[in-house]
Amino acid sequence: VSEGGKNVVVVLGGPGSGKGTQCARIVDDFDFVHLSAGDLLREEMRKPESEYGAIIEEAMKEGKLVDPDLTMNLIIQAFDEHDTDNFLVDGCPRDMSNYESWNALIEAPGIARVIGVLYYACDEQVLVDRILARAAASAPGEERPDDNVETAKKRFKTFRDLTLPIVELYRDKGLVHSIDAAGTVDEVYDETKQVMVELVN
Ligand code: UP5
Ligand code: MG
Repeated sequence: VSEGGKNVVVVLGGPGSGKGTQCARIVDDFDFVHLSAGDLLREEMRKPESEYGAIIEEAMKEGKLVDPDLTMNLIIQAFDEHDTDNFLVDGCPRDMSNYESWNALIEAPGIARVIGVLYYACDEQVLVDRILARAAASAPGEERPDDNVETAKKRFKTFRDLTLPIVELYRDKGLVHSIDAAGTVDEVYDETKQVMVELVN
């Protein structure tokens, strides 16, 4: 789609809105690699040799955001690990400091540009139920530090106060495609697929 640099579809939505689930479906049908900022941070957190493990875990437990430059550097490393030009960046940028860091470290040097934003919209109660169901089903060692009622509330607050304004910024640029995230996985994917077809054509 673009000359040089990666094409990025940014994927945003509240905690549990299905960003990861929908991205997994998208990569089956489209030539995109899925990068979840949260997964990259959790992977870094679990490396015994990482100097950032404790600060990542602390931020996640509080539903706060990790230092943006750390997140962007993990994303840049992940871009380099894949021989493709098309990426879904799931869960980032999610506040103004992420957005500024994204622009300074990724867009300005021409590493990548945002060609569209998928925004998964959903009522919080539906999302809380999904998060708690996932927590109950997670295997030992795979538990997330943030899948509990108390942290979920903080994640929602962070989402409302800090991430929604970024969705609005992208909306002003004409990049946002809102998708109803409350239906079944298949229903949500039908809508997602239509948007992706538009974006790649
Ligand atoms: N599920 C999914 N779709 C469903 C549907 N349509 N119907 C019924 N169930 C559905 O889905 C959540 C659960 O719901 C799953 O069990 C799924 O099967 C089911 P999932 O696809 O995982 O939703 P997702 O939106 O990816 O939810 P997630 O919990 O991953 O969202 P968060 O945004 O909270 O988590 P993320 O990993 O992005 O971030 C975690 C933390 O990392 C943040 O709080 C923050 O502390 C930190 N972070 C940063 O600091 N900076 C970043 O840039 C990114 C993260
Ligand atoms: Mg996710």
